[in-house]
Parts: sequence; structure tokens; C-alpha cells
Amino acid sequence: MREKLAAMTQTQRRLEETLGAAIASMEASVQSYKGEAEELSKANKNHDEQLKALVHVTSASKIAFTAALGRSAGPFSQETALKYQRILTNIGSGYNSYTGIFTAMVRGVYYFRYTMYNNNFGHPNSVVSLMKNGQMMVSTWDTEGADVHDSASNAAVLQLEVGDNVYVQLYRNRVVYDDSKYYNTFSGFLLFNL
Ligand SMILES: [Ca+2]
Repeated sequence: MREKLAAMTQTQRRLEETLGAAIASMEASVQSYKGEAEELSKANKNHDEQLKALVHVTSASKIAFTAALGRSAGPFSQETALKYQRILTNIGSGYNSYTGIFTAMVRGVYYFRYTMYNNNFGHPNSVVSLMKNGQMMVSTWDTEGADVHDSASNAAVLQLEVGDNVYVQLYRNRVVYDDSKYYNTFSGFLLFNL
């Protein structure tokens, strides 16, 4: 009888030990799941933030402008950026009508175009270039002949880094004619981000 009782006690102790180990193992699993849940929550939050950043970049990438001169310019004693005063469109506010300069807010490939109109009377005397960071990209020229009322246009696709600037330059001692008909325009827009 005593031996039987001792055996039962031992069995009970083993059961208790087994049960204790099982509970400890379950607790460890629960802790592990909690940790995984926290990691997932963090990952989700991270994805949310990335998504928000992407939406921000996409909305910030809407860049397009057209501005028109509105009055004659020149002759000046030095090369001068034409200040197209009348803004028709300036999505993204990249174009500054006080300086005539477009500044790239995002890295990408852009399209620019300008049209110049030579003097309305007398001898034609217009030379204009599209400039990127002070470097000539493309030009238009009309200084010969007795004809007036001529327009000339040029365009370029340019890869720009953030902070690069683009403007239209009137050369020294040259002129362009404009009035409220707005013959001289400067336009640009972002084709795609890089
Ligand atoms: Ca001409």
C-alpha cells in the first residue's frame, strides 16, 4: 500500500512537471506571437509611411507652366533673363515671374519651349536662347532683312536635378517686341520623374 502510494505520488509529480513544462512552453509561444504581432504592426506602419511619402512625391510632381511677356524688352547692356510677367499656368510654382527663372523642385526630364517675336517695325534685331544653369541650350535668331512681324520658336527636352534652373535669355543690345497680344511665351512641364 505504501509503495503504491509512493508510486502515485511520483506519477503526480511527473504529471505536474510535464504540465508545468507545457504551460511554460505555451507562455513562451504567446510571448513569441506577441512579438510577431508587434513586428507586423511596425511593418504596417512603415508601409503606411512609405505610401504617404509616395503620394506626396506624386502630387509634388505635377509641374507645368506657361508665362507670357506682355511688353517689349531690350536693348540691355548685358545678357538678361526675359521676365515673362503674365502667368497663365504655374502648377507646382516652379516658375518665378519676378526673375523669369524656372527652378526644378524634383529630379526629372522636362520639356521647355519658348517663342520670340522680333521688333514690330524697323530692322529685326532679336537673339534669344534657352538657358540651363547659365549654359546655352538652343537659340533663335532674326537680325537680317527688312521684314518684321517674325516669330521664332525653339524647344528642348532637358534632364534636370533638384535646384537646376532654366530661363530664356535676351542677348545684349537685342530686343523683342511684345504687347497685350502676348507674342512671346515661355512654357515648360515635367515629362517624368527620375
Ligand atoms: Ca526675319
